[in-house]
Amino acid sequence: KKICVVGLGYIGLPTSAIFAKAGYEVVGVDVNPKVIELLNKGEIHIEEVGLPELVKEVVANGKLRGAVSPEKADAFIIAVPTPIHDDYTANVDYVVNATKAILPYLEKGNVVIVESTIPPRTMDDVVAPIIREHGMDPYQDVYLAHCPERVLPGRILIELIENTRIVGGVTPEASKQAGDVYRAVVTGDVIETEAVTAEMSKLMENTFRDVNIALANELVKISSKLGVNAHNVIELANKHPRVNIHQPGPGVGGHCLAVDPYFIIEKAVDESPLIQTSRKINNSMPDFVISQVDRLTCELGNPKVAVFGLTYKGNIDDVRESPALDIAKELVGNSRYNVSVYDPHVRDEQVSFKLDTFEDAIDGAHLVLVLADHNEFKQLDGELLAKKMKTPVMFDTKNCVPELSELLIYRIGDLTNL
Ligand code: SAJ
Repeated sequence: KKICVVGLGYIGLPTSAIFAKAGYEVVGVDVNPKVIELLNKGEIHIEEVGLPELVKEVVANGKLRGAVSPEKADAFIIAVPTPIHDDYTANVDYVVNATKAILPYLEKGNVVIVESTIPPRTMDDVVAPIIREHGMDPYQDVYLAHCPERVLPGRILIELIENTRIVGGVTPEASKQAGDVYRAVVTGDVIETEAVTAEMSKLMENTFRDVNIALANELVKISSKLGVNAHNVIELANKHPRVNIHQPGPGVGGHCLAVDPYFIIEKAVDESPLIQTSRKINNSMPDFVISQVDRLTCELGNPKVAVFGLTYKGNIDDVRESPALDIAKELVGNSRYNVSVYDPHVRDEQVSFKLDTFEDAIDGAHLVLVLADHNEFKQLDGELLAKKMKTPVMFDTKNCVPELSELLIYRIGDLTNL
């Protein structure tokens, strides 16, 4: 059996590798020739635990190869981005283009799966009509399904195999055929449903998380006003068997939680006030962090702030929609501050300002501002920091740095002792 995966990003590339490892012939397609060139050398352009080794292996044994345009296959998997327009509506152009790109190779009986996150009804209202225009019946000639990816960056290779998969076909037979594709590699349950239910479930999973994080972030603001330690409150409240308050932080980033709720909002503006407010609260956190940095440094002229971490969460290299990046940019652009930036997972070409080494970043700093919970920041040398910094003060917005006796550490939910 042959699978053609269109889009070799954080989802498409690991998905291709996993099917190849299971013995399928896989061709991975991407519009970026550099990605294909690298892949055919057994190399990859993204950071994900275990992926370099796996890709190297399956490319070397000939099961996975890259190509700049699709080929005939038994199943097509579309895993392209769905960015958001300036007016906060979904941009499904890449899904449309990918669907059009496979049309010349599409044959009766093929399975076509969209893994990209899409607004409710996109399979029926956008994807199916493209296939119909091509002269095929999208409900009979091919098996069309939405199978949302649900993997957590940093754990992608594990979760692609172990997570439950939702397979939403445009017909029951499409669900079954698409389900069988996943059953070959997934050890978790593969659950068949309708396309629109799959679309909505995916969006609600990430919205659930966004709304709950907003609650934690609101708690931080309330606590800071009332003089309560929010982390203690969360820890104690979570001792209740049915309570799970999420972790507050510098905001919500990434291409999923910070985007997906808008795909629901655009389809039901009047019915989604809670989801809309949650987005606003989470989007307000970078300003909240900056105001706290101002408070912490207000008595210093031109304080040196060492920003630690730019990614949207720890141990990944992804800076998409990263609140940490927004905070860093804002501080870099503010002449009141002398800003150094250190992130061991980010490369210079990903950002518009200069990155520093660890040593340069901390040298003479008045404040270390931790914005991502990278493992490197959980093992910092307090003695070295205290020796190199001008004032050994840290503001840990992720509550990830352990107590260091040499440093005064403020945490985001713990700012009342300022
Ligand atoms: N965050 C908090 N507090 C928390 C948890 C997360 O502030 O308690 C922040 C993170 O720092 C980050 C953002 O939220 O900025 C998102 O991080 P995440 O770890 O919650 O999720 P993602 O975006 O990396 O991946 C999510 C996952 N969805 C769910 O957990 C419901 C993943 O399973 C999805 O596959 C992925 O979105 C996706 O592609 O949709």
